[in-house]
Amino acid sequence: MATEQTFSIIKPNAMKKNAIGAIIKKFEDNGLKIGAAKLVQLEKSKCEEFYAEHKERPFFGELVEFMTSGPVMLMCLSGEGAIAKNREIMGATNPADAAEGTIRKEFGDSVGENAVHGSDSPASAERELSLFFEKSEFVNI
Ligand code: 3AN
Repeated sequence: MATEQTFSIIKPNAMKKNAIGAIIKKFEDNGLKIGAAKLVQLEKSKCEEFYAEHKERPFFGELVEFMTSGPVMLMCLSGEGAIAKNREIMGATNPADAAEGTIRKEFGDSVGENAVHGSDSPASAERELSLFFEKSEFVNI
């Protein structure tokens, strides 16, 4: 399998739990490395652009409000099959359905406040990474 890069966000509820270290440990223990990273407070317009595919969903307003409610950690995760591997480590969208040992099972509070985001395809990974990172910021892929 090829080395891939994927986009990850540690969401505000996991940030409030002081869980950056615990979450990154799961990525590292599963063979992914941090290729780029930054802590930011997302701007509303940028967050709306990021979640544009959900614009018509009933939860869109709530989602943007939550994601801009506090700082988040943005990361590029790099490794063999990183896109699918990250989805596995994260667990199901709804923490109630997530498998034991996954990030969402341990740190998610609800389907909205589910601790982490991860790109769902190579096209999404490319779009999402380029939305938040300059080429020069991928210093460790
Ligand atoms: P995933 O993040 O697992 O790819 P998507 O793409 O279906 O899941 O949803 C994107 C984000 O929208 C989710 N991470 C979650 O925060 C939010 N979301 C999805 N469904 C709901 C819902 N029913 N109510 C509130 N927020 C939701």
